[in-house]
Amino acid sequence: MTDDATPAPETAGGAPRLPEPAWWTSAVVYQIWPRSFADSDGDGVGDLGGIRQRLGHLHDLGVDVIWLSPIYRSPQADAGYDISDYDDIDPLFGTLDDFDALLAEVHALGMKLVMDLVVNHTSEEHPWFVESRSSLDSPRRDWYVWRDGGADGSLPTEWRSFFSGPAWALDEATGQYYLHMFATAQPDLNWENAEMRAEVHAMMNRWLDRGVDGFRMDVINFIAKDPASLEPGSPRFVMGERIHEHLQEMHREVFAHRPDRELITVGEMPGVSVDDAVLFTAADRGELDMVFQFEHVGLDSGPDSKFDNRPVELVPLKASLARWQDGLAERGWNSLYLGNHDQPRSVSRFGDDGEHRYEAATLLATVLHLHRGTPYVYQGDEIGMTNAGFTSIDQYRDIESLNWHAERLAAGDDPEALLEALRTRSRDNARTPVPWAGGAGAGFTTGTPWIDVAAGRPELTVEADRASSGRSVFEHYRRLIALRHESPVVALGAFELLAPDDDRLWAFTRTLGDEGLLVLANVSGEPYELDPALHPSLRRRMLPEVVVTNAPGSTGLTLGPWEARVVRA
Ligand code: ISL
Repeated sequence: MTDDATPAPETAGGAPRLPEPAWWTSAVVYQIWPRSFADSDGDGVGDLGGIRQRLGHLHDLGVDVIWLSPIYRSPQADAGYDISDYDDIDPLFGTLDDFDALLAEVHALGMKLVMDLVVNHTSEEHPWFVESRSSLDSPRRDWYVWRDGGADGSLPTEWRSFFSGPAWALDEATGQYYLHMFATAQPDLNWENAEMRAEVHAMMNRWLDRGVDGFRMDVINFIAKDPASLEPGSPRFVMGERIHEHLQEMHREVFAHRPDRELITVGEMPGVSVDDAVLFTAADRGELDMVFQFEHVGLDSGPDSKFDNRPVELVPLKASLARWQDGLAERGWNSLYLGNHDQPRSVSRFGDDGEHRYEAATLLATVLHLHRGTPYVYQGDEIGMTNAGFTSIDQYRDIESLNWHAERLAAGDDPEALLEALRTRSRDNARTPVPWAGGAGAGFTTGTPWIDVAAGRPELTVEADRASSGRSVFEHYRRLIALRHESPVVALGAFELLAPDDDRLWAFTRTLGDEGLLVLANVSGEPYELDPALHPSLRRRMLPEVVVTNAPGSTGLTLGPWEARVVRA
């Protein structure tokens, strides 16, 4: 977080408009989902000790920042996104001492550590909620969103929770309903309450004082609950009017007085528009450094549900990312991701997880990392991990998947069709253990993993990928990350999409002053003949110098299946 940070493209004269681009414009973030990263004590669940043992892997990869999904004390109803104590580590993952040791080691290796901040809701077991629900006149009653039902027994509003069923749960003892946008075990906090906000700011300050380097903020655009929208019949909202006010206050109370620290903030924002994102991330507004937007990961969802899965089409996919590139070119900043712990594995979703898995995984990485913004690598993507391939409902663990499955089954849907939908869209696809090595526990655990290792690919391990000379996904990521570090055109260059209507070629340029790059990617399993009219550099007698490729032998005008090539232009 810096206050003078919005990086501007070069002016026509070639002189940068602003003194120094923010440090995170050339940084790459790696997301650890701790449960499935590495288990050090044999209980089958990943932990802080496991992360400490594997820091060398991340250092070799060259990432700048590690973001940890929640490790706070939690009943684990939603894998840690239901927090019962913001100031402690869940015993599943370790202790505060383990955390301090991890943080010191991360810093000693020259990396930064970012925590997940989940403050749209708490766990129902958080002492704040226990007190809030204890009586109608509890001093903390107003810290959560309570409403009366209708006289006819109807719910306060018709909102549905993201995890199936109504978004309101009746508290029998006090006779009122509380709002939960996610599980019933995740009551929403009331951000209208200033005392509650001050407690959240104090908690954030304690973590920054402890040494963490910033926050990834869970569904942070949901925190502003506009009281008017909570009336019966009102449409579902995601962003109340006070959202910018809350984020500016948080910036003032937590970040603004630490100008000497290199911090980073990224807000997760389902439903955010490009125009909103500019307001959230413009440096002069003092809100956030960047946001996770959801447009490109919603393109294959049906109108009512993500489980109503559609094929991903290249033309709208690249158009969507290009729109965000254009929208945040002058003000604000993009974060770049194709996968995380809520999304299917990117190579299975956007690529080919069969015959051309290596090429497709490296193509997707190349295209993403050559966009303008801060790239996020989700654990396992650096070896091209694929979807889980589960065949039975008993293998699933995720509350969203299990609730949806139970609801649809009760409604009479075809059980096989439900399993097929989960196979493509369940969040568990990205939550299987990282396979460090071969064998029963896949080098992840000496015990029984809490969730099955992804099916059918015993050969796909970190060890094997890193050893496979010339075809290592990890090595390809390493090159891309190094390229961003050493090459300002990758970090800051202007973006222009080429051939927007081509449904197999993903091509664009990046330009900064005299430097130019041309990115060419064949998003198909068939060879692709480049048209020299695409770009002047393809019309020269000498073909342009290759900067990165996933098919080293190939330099002519034909791109092989899933070939990606970055050339000087
Ligand atoms: O997973 C999703 C798609 O089905 C999203 O709707 C997701 O629930 C949304 O992106 C919010 O995600 C975040 O908050 C949730 C938590 O379950 C997710 O893991 C987290 O990333 C509630 O805290």
